[in-house]
Amino acid sequence: MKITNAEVFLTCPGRNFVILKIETDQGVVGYGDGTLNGREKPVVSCLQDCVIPMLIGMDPRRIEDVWQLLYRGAYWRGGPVAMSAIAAVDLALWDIKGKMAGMPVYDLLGGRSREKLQLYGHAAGRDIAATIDAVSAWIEQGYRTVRAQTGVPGLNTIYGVQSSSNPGIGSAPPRADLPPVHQWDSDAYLKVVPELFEQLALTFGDQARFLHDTHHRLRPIEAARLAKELEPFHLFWLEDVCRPELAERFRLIRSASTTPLALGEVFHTIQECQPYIEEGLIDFIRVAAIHAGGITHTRRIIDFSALHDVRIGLHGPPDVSPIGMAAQVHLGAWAPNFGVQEWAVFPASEMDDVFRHEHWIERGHVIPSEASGLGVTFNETNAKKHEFKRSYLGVNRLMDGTVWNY
Ligand code: KDG
Ligand code: MG
Repeated sequence: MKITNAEVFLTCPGRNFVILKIETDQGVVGYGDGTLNGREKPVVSCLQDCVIPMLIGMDPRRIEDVWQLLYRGAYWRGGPVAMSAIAAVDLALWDIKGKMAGMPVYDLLGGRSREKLQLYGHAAGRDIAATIDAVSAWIEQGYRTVRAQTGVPGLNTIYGVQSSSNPGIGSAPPRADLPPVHQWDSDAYLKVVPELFEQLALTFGDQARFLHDTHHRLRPIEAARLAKELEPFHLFWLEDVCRPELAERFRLIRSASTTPLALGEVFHTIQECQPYIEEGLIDFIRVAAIHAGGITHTRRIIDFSALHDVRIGLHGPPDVSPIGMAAQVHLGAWAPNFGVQEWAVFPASEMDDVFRHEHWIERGHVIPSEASGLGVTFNETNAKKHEFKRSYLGVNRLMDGTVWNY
C-alpha cells in the first residue's frame, strides 16, 4: 500500500485551520489537523516544502516508521511548527488505518475505557456577577466542570474574557492587521481571582467544580500565593500559573498548596513534559494532540503520565479544528488516566459547512461514535470557499508598556 498524494487546505470557516489530506493507492483517504494559531502558514510550508515530498510512495500503514522518519530523521527536532506538521500527518494516517480496519481510532488504541468524556466549558464575564451568570448557563446545560475567568478592575482587557461572553471587553489592535494589545497587572489580578472563587463557591456550592487559566502570567512567588489563597475553594485545576520553561521553580508553587495544577498546552514533546510529570509537579497534563506530534506521540505522553498518576486534560480551544478535537476524543475515550476535556464552542455556522463529526454532546459530556477512523468528514469544496485571514494571538503589556507573557 502506498501514499499517492497529499494536499494542504488552509481554510477559515470562522477561524483559520490547516488541514492535511492524504490519499492512498487503495482509495482510502485520511484527514489530519496541523493548525498553529497565528502561525498557520509556516506549518503549511513545512508540510508542502519538506514533509509531503517524503511521504509520497511510503506505506501509510507504517505510522510509527513515518513518525520516526519525520521526527528523528529530520535532525532539527521539535518546535511548534514541525510538531504540528507531524501531527497533521499522524492524524491522517490513524484516520486511514481506522477506515481500513472499519474501526474507530479508540479501538485501535486499545478500546474505550469509558462511555462518555466529561467536558468543561468557558465561562467569562466583565465582572464577577457577569461570570456567575455565564457559569449558570453552563450548569443549566449539564456541565459539572466549568472554567471561570473574570475582568479585572483597572485592566480594560484580559485573557479569556473578551473571547467568550463579553465581546465588548476585548482590546482593539493598533492596526486591524496587527495583534491586539492587552494589559497586565499581577496585583490587580491577584486581588480579584480569590474573590471570584469565593463568590462561585457561595453561589454554586457542590453543583460544579471550577477551573481557572492564568495563561502563564504570574511569577512563581505570585503563583504560589494564588494557589494557596484558592485552596479553600477546591478548584478542579489552576492552569498555567507561570511560563513552564523552568520546572524547578514549580516546586515552590507545589509546596505552597494542594490546589491541583495543570500545564503543558505549549509543550510539543514528551521531554518537555518529563520533569513536571516525573517530579509530580502537576496533576493534569494539557498537551494538544495537534501540537505534540499527533496521536502517536500524545499517546506516549499519556502513558508516561499514567505511570506517574497524572491525569490528562488535553488542550481544546477553538483553534483546534473538529478533526483535532476528534483525535482528542479518541485519546480520551481510551486513556486510563482521563481527567476532563476542554470543549470549545465554535461560533461560526460556516464551520458546519466544512466539518461534520460523528461524536455528539450530551449534558456536559462528549459521546464517542462508532464511526471508522476519526469520524469527521471534511468538505473540500466548501473549505476552499473560506479564504485564510491573517490573525494573531494578543500581545500583553504591563501598565508601563513593558511586553509581558501573553
Ligand atoms: O492559541 C492559543 C489558545 O489556544 C490558548 O490561548 C487557549 O489557553 C488556552 C486554553 O486553555 O484554552
Ligand atoms: Mg490555557
